[in-house]
Amino acid sequence: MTGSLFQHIDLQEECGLLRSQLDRGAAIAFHADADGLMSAVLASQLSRRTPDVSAVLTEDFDFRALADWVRTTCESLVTFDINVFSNPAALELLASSTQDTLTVYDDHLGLSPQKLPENVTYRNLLPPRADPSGEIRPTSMFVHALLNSEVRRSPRNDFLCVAAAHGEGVRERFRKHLPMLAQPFDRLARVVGRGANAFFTLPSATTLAPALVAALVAYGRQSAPIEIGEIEGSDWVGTLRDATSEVDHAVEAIVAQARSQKPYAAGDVPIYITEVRDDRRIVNLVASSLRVAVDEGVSVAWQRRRGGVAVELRRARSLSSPDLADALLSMNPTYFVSRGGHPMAAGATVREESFHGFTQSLLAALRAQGHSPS
Ligand SMILES: [Mn+2]
Repeated sequence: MTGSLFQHIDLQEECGLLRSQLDRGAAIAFHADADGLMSAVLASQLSRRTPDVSAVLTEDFDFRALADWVRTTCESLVTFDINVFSNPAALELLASSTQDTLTVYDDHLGLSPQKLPENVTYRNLLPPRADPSGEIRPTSMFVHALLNSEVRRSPRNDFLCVAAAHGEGVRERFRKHLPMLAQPFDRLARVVGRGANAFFTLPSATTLAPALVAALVAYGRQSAPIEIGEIEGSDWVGTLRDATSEVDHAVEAIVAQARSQKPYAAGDVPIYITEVRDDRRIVNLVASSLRVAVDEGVSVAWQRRRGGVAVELRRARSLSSPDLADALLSMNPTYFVSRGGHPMAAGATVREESFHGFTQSLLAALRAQGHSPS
């Protein structure tokens, strides 16, 4: 089950530590996608009080907004699925804005600082000897494992965990470790997971997120059996479905256009690059969906945003290189506001004025890494 992925962590002990932090008033911040959302929803069930919860959009990886929120909201903070190592200066700011402890649960690669700020506890969800070519450990599966380490298994939490796996694109990969759901529930979990990713791209997500989190927490806390009709009929599924249909059209149109272009070749690896012009922050969804559509090489999507140019990289599932996180981390630091991720899926915010230099350097970095079929 989910727990077997985290044998390097004492789940019962960790569960007790997390509960006591939440009981003492720690707030939760999560990466604004399906994995982060479900991590926060599941974690908030550990405590009898309802923790304050804030969603962090990828483009806010400079943490200024989060630091402001922390200063006015809580003394301790727990983060899920947020890559605090994507921007060490921002981590310093966040740590100094947190009066008491900052606890980080994550599995992303980034720029590990020589020394963590004193009040930061980092729980690396990747096992110490993870296969560097592409190991990931979704935070939602970790929190699910924490819950299961001490309480009765809950079909509702199983559903939320599988929904996150669908959103994260790891339902197949972690099939053996995820709870088994009956077919109709599994299909609905996919709708919920994809809907959560779509939801957080909408400008309205900032104002609507607290109600969504509250509804999901309330759903998970109930002990009544899980029923298709109850989920289908809920307001929160309606919100998520609407988000998906709104965003899917935009993503499909951009991906169709990108596929019709000739890819760049870096060594043997074709590279598909596409610009995203949209009000919504859908650059990650475009990159992921382009990867599936072209099914080869590396897919790159970029989108101009307020804080810089958001860039998302995805590697075809059939490849075991290039290592995309490593490519970003090996590049000139002056290009970046933030950067990090996984070998097969990574992202960055690039300074607007550095974007041209960045793209040339990225092609060179990918070419230097070559590729090999897995
Ligand atoms: Mn995430």
